[in-house]
Amino acid sequence: MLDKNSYIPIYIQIEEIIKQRILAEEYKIGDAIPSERELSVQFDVSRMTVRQSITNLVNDGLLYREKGRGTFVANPKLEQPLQGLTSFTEDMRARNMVPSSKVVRFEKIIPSVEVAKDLQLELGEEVFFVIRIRNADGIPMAIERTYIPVKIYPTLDASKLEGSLYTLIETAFQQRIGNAIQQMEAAIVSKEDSKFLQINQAAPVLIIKRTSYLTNDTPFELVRSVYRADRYKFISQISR
Ligand code: 16G
Repeated sequence: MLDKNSYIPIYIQIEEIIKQRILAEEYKIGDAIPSERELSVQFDVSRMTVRQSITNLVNDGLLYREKGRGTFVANPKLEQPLQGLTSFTEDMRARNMVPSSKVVRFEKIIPSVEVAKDLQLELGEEVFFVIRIRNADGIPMAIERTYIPVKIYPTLDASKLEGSLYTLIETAFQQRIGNAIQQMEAAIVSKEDSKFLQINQAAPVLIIKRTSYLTNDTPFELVRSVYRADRYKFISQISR
């Protein structure tokens, strides 16, 4: 329990105790934890101190608050490695989750100058513009807006993109995927994406822009993916 003589601040000790209770499933995923008032009585500390601990756990993604309802235990975030050129389908299957996709838009367009440049297309060459909601076990995890050159995959259609794009490229089109360049940034979700992802407006998201190349160096996709920041953390291994 709490050690009030310890050099470790009380609010940090409370954080640790709450973490232990989550680990021990005394507080289960999706369940409400006791109120600040109850916890302050339990620990015999001020509500301010309890609030500080809870705020830190909310910021770490272990708990989430719902206005007027209380504080709940969050699902652990999915850890997504930043090395290895994998597909959403592969990533979810590796976690024993069932991937599925909903194509909410599929059209042939003339892309902007920036998109054409990234995909090394001549001005006026067409791309398929696709918006897909990517689900894991039926829950929306990410939105992807993908640009794919029509000249490489002229027979592509929306139904094929309900499944894996990478599998399609490697099996039906018999091409080899080589590497990709990614950029990541944080943002606040747009109104449209908050509906797709079924999250609050103004929730934080992580945006990854990926340009991927076949082994012959031809760019075959430009993708802007919007991930729920409350469900994802990205991990990279670095060495020196
Ligand atoms: C990932 C890729 C995306 C790719 C998709 C293919 C990131 C940031 N993005 O989501 O670029 O188009 O996988 O997945 O990882 P699929 O083969 O399941 O359609």
